[in-house]
Amino acid sequence: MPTPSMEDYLERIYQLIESKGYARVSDIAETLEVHPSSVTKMVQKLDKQEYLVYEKYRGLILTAKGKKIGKRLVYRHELLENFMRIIGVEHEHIYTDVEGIEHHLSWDAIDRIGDIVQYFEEDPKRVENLREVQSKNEQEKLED
Ligand SMILES: [Mn+2]
Repeated sequence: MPTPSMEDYLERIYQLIESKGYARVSDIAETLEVHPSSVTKMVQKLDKQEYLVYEKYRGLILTAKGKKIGKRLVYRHELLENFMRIIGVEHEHIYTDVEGIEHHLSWDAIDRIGDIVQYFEEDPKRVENLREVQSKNEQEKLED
């Protein structure tokens, strides 16, 4: 299993390749806000563990294994953002909250959260009901 930091890289590399068709060390460094030398080190590690193939002057490509996990990691991030939105977390907290928890949940928990997201998406009334509970709680807080 990749470490949390490896997961961040694989997630970002998969996204870059999806959107631009390639992932350069400089792009990875910029979007992850790390030094390019850290990217090179990590990319070499990911190469050694067969998530990708890295050639200094040619760039990198994900292996089948790297693609598969990259896709799952991007899915996990997006699912958790959806989940946060549905349960009413304020927009400005969502990204950092997801970054904070995504590496620490089991895939079992991710699948169960997927069920919840589906439950709410299948019937907008359910989201409305949740909002009613939330505004009641908000009201009680104000009265305390
Ligand atoms: Mn993420």
